[in-house]
Amino acid sequence: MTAAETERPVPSTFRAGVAGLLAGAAALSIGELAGALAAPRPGPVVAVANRVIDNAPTWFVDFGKAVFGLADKPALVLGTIIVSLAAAIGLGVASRRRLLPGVVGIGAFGLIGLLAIATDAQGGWGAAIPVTAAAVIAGIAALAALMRRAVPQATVTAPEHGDADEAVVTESPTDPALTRRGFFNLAGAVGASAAIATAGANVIRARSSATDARDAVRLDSRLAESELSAQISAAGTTDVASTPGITPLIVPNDQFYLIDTAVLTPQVNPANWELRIKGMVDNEISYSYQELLDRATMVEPVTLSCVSNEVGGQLVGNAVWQGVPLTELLEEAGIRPGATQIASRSVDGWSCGFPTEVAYDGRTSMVAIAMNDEPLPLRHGFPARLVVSGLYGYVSATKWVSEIELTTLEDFDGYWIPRGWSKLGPVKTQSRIDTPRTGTPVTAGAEVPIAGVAWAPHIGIERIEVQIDDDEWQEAELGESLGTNAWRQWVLRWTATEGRHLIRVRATDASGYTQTSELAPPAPSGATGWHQITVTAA
Ligand SMILES: Nc1nc2c(c(=O)[nH]1)N[C@H]1C(S)=C(S)[C@@H](COP(=O)(O)O)O[C@H]1N2
Ligand SMILES: [Mo]
Repeated sequence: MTAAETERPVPSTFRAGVAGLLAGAAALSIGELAGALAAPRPGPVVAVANRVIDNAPTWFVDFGKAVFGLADKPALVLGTIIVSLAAAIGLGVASRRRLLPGVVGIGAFGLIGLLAIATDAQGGWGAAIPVTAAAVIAGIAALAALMRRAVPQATVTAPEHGDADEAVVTESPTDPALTRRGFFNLAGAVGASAAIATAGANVIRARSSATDARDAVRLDSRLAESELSAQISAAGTTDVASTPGITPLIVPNDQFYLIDTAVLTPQVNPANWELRIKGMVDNEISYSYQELLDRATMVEPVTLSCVSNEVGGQLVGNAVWQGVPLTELLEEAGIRPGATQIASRSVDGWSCGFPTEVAYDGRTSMVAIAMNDEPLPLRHGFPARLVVSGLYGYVSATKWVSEIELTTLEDFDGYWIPRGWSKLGPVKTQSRIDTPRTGTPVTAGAEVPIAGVAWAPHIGIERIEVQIDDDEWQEAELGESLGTNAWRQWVLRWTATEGRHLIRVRATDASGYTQTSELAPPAPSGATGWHQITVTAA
């Protein structure tokens, strides 16, 4: 063994950690850049975040929603990055003497990324192999280069005994200040490259986004100049609708609630997209976006609700949807006898299903291409989604829909069913107080409008009653009806008396059913109970 080997200097823990961190950053950023270039496909980070969402226990997903709310997806991506970089620091430290642990570790991370992309609905092996290969090579190359510079290279080691030929002489400077600069220069360069690669990936993703395609859509509006449009305008100017603080009858697109499992909003270019109807049908058919646009004759206000909505919650909205009646497309495909379930899938692999008979019981169901007289917003499912009145979104409302499959109820379960939600998801009749809000002071003796919305989509709202403390239930005034699928605004004008009051609301739907007071949580089939607030009048 030569003296040079025995005395080979080992980088400080700090430098090794920095080297590991930057090698990790290089791998992640190159992976994202390669992913963006490849079609675009999810990069390793996004694919891993997708797999975490799909496989995480319910408590984890609920925790994420509770802590981060609508930012739960960005938080998950950030978490994935932080965990990966923390592991990379560890790998750097472990590689102080030999590169092998770092190489093996980066390879292992590459394998996770490979599997995550390969199994992603928008990924596949064809993208997974080159994308993760690029990431792994970048990571290992960065680690090797940084580790080499992390030690003073310019050691001139004189052999202890004898032969001057054994002396190791390099041309690099021996001055520690210079090697120090060498390491940190390289570290800076690797860090800057990682930042540029990440920015590049984001630019490519933004450019290849579906925004331009959506902007170019010329919608043949069935709402404009329709009787419905006149009805909506008239309904918007009534006393009930003008109550300060009441939710608008039609919720604008940018205020409409959002729920989905997508880490990145799927970017679908309608030119490369079609809707396929398959399974237990006489003829499998595909429809282009243009065909759906041309046939989108149905226009209907429908209240969409999430099964996760708590009593009094905000995960519900009413919009005017325009689309092709679902049954029209099903008829063309020809449903085979025994096809008891209509399943659907989106481009990102999410799925759901509901009984075939639901589509045929006379309710509104459509493949929607427009929301409030605009092409579907990207986050709400552009280019097309399903809307079925009276079913919670998790069993019916597939955004970015790419296929409808006729199957049986036994043969297929949608995304949320194995995760503990009930197989059938009829929307439960509900009502909500929008104003006043709990805790807001009101003036004793003044007239206080108590107002809100109530919904029983595809059945219709018949009556709203409000109870103040233990008084008799009083019937509220209803806003204009836009049909049985749309929610109804309501108001009760109350002359506030001094003191603290408990105010509750309950709805009765057109089937004669009055909301139960019994409290049930959202899982597994939707919350029940009366929404109540407390106000103090002084
Ligand atoms: N592709 C896809 N479609 C989806 C979902 C999803 O996660 N992925 N979530 C569903 C759920 S649970 C609901 S409540 C509605 C919400 O639709 P919105 O975000 O347009 O309000 O979309 C449904 N469609
Ligand atoms: Mo939902």
